[in-house]
Amino acid sequence: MRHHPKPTSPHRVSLTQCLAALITLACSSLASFTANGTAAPNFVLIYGDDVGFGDVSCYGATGVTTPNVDRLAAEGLRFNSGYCSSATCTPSRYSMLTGEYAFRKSGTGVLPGDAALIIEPGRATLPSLLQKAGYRTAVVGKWHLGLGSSRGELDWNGEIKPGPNEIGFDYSFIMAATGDRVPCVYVENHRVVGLVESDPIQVNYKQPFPGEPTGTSNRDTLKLDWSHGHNEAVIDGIGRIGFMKGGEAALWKDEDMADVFTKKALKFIEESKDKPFFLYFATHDIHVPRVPHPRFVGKTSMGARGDAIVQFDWCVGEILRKLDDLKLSENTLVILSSDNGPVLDDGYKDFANEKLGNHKPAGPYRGGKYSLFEGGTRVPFLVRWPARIKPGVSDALISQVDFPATLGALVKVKPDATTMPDSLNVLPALQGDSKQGRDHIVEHANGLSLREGQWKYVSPGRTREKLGPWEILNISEPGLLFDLASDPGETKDLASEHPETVKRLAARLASITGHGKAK
Ligand code: NG6
Ligand code: CA
Repeated sequence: MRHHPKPTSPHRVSLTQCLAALITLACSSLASFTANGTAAPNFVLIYGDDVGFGDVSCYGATGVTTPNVDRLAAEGLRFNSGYCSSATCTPSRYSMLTGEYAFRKSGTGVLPGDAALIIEPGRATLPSLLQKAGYRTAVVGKWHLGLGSSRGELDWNGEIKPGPNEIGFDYSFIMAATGDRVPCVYVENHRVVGLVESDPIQVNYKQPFPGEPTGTSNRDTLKLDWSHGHNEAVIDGIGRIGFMKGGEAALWKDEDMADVFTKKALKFIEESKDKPFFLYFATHDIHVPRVPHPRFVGKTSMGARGDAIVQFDWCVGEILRKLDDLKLSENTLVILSSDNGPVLDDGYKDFANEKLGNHKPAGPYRGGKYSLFEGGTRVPFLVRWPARIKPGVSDALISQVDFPATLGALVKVKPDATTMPDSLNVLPALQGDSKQGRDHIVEHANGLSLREGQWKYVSPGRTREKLGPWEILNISEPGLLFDLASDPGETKDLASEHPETVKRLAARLASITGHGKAK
């Protein structure tokens, strides 16, 4: 409790209040104008989960139509070479929020649901830069960057911190990890939502709770069977990763998740409409378990995966409509992208393979989630800002790791050069003023690839290339080389024809990983 000085009369304004008002004024005016004098926009970052390059119609989807995503493309810039930094969730999100490639830091792989927070409080982040510029910031949806300070020790019944609110978000409404990992509850700011004291939550990633059902012991009762993993706790008839007990009243319903997150996102926009705001809206769709709301079931012939794409598109539509209703669309910069490429069977028998038809989740690209090929990290990447950006299509190379430096530049806040070594200011490309973005892209899965212009080098090691179930592909020395200009599907290895290019790209990759700088 802060100790207050003597109470003052309600009409007398204290010095502290005056100072607070001045600071607020200064902060909001900070965010009022961009470098070139246009009013600074609000930011809405819509971040899909496992949405592949070819999963939305503006990038050529055939099995599903996505009118709301397509609207963003028609009214904004559609990037053909937009990348997340990794072929899985946690490292992509880590890089995007910190401006540092996840491969520089151990412990940034796909996290369990009881992992500690992997972004140090106090460190500059995308949201903290925007806070500095006077923005109100929020994350709604999937977190998957850990909570608390040491693994497995968080008391889910108490104050849950450090978490998003400690690294730059004023407001958070999240699921801790993934839809397929316990705990299956929402966390709003520092508390589990809807928890009752008499039924505390316990979470354990090492051993089951005696007497609790598991996906193995109760397999014949499951409403969605698993194909691999996902056989530990059973929550709402679905096997998950990890064990949990209690918290019955707080458990989410998978079918309602898109509605719940969307409602919170809309509320945040509504409440922030008079100030500059940044909303990071990270959907659960189209990650497993794919259990869309009944109103979306059967909307495509692709089964749950296709229907989850329709649900994702609905969420996008709700956000766009709210911006329209509040007359905020013109000066809000909306980015839509995904955390990694597509996957079909990711551990549940939801018939994603069987019902795929001719749809190509990764578009023309090889591989998908978990892969070093283009399908792993080349994702939908749309940017709409009617007040400033002319609609069109861009071939500039652009990566999500650039968001801190680029959005920072827009609001005149410098990124932290020491902790954000990999974030480049690509504002001219993002705004469509320049055809030139980065001159290279590092793609991360189990190993690393490097794209430089038309060339793509895949370093030796192991990777996956099917969309699940997988066969592991062993890549031998000196690695693979593709010419993306003539062979976007990475079908013809040119390493033996161009040994000098292989050598040069391998050396560049080594210098990027070795010297801590990607510039
Ligand atoms: C894998 C899970 C997969 C998914 C992935 C993370 C199994 C067998 N597979 O370990 O289902 O949860 O982790 O996905 O458990 S991500 O999009 O969050 O990176
Ligand atoms: Ca993902």
